[in-house]
Amino acid sequence: MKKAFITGINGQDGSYLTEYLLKLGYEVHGIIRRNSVPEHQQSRIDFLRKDLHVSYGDLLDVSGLERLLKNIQPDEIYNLAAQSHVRISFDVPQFTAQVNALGALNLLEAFRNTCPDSKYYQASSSEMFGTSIGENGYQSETTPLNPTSPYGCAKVFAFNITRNYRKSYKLHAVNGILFNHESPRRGSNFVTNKVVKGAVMIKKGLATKLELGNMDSYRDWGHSKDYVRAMHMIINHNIPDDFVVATGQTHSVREMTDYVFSKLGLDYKKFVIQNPIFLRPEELPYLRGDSSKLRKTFDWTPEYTFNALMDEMIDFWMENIKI
Ligand code: NAP
Ligand code: G4F
Repeated sequence: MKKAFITGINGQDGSYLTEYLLKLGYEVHGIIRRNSVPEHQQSRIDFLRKDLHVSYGDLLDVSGLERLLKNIQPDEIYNLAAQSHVRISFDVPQFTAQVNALGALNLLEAFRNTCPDSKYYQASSSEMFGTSIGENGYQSETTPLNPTSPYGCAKVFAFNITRNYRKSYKLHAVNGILFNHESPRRGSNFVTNKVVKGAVMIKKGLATKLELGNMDSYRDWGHSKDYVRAMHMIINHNIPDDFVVATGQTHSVREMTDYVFSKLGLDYKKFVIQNPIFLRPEELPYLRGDSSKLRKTFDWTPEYTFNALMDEMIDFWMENIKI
C-alpha cells in the first residue's frame, strides 16, 4: 500500500485529492492546523475521517514536519498548504511569504533530511505569470514569470526552490502550475463561489445585492476534481518535471456572472454593484493556459466543461441554502 502525505488536506484540493488517493488504495496522511472552532479545522474531510491519518501540523513548524515525515516515510508528498487568497495577500504580505515561500522550503528540507527517496509535489500557480502572455495568447511552461501580487511572488520562490532542490540534490521534486480550479468546496470568498452563492441568495429572496470588484479580468476555470487527477500523474512521471494544468478556455468575471444569473432566470445588471474593497492594488488581467505538454505526456483531458462546473456549483447552493 502506497503512503501519501498531504499538507492543506482540509482545503478544496486536499479533500478531493484525498478521496482520489483513497480510491486508488493509498494510505493517506495529512496535517491540519488548530482552529478555535474545532469543527472548522477538518470540515471538508470529516466524512472521510475514519479512513485517514490526520495530525496537527503547520508549514511554519519545521521540527513537527520532520518528525511526521520521519515516522510516516511517505512515498508521495503533496504540498498544497498555502494562504491561497490573492487579494488577502496584499493585506498580509509577510505572513503569505512565510507560509507560501518559506513554508515550501521548510517542507523540502524535511523531505531531504528524512525521506529523500520520496516524491514531492509543489502546488504552483498561474498567478506566477502575472502580466506575461505568450505571443499565441496562452501561458505555458516557457512563459516568463511576472507576478502581480505578494501571493504570486511567494509562489515564484516556492516554484524555483523546488526546481533548485531537484537539480542540486537529485530529488524527485515537481511543480504543477495550476490555473484556477473551482468546485462546490471552493472557499466562498473566491469569485466563482461568491457569485454562485450570492446569486442563489438573491433568487431565494435572502439578499438584494451582490458586491464585487473587477469584473473585466479573464480566468481559465477548471474543476478541482480534474486537477487533482493531474497532480497524481505529474508526481508519478518517471522524470521529475513541471507541467501546466489548464482547460485552455478563458472567460471574464462578467461572462461568468452573466452565465450564473441567467441560469437562475435573473439579470445580473440589476443586482451586482462594485465595491472598491474587492479591487486589488495590482490586477492580473488575463489567464489562458496551454496544457499541451500535460495532455501529450499523460493523455490528460478535463472531464468538466465550464458550464458543467458552474452548473454543479449552482445545484449545490440551490440545495444547501434553505429559506
Ligand atoms: P485552500 O482551499 O485555501 O486550502 C489551503 C489549505 O492550506 C487549507 O486547508 C489551510 O488550512 C492550509 N494551510 C494554510 N496555511 C497553512 C500552514 N501554515 N500550515 C499548514 N496548512 C496551512 O486552497 P486550494 O484551492 O485547495 O489550493 C491548494 C493549493 O494549490 C494552494 O497552495 C494554492 O495556493 C494552490 N493553487 C490553487 C489554485 C486554485 O485555483 N484553487 C490554483 C493554483 C494553485 P486552514 O483551513 O487552517 O487555513
Ligand atoms: O477567485 P479569485 O479570488 O481568484 P484568483 O485571484 O485568480 O486566485 C485563484 O487562482 C490562482 C490561480 O491563478 C490561485 F493560485 C489562487 O490560490 C486562487 O485560487 O479572483 C478571480 C478574479 C480576479 O481577477 C478578481 O479581481 O475575480 C476578480 N474578482 C472580482 N470581484 C473578485 C471579486 N475576486 C474575489 N475573490 N472577490 C470578488 O468580490
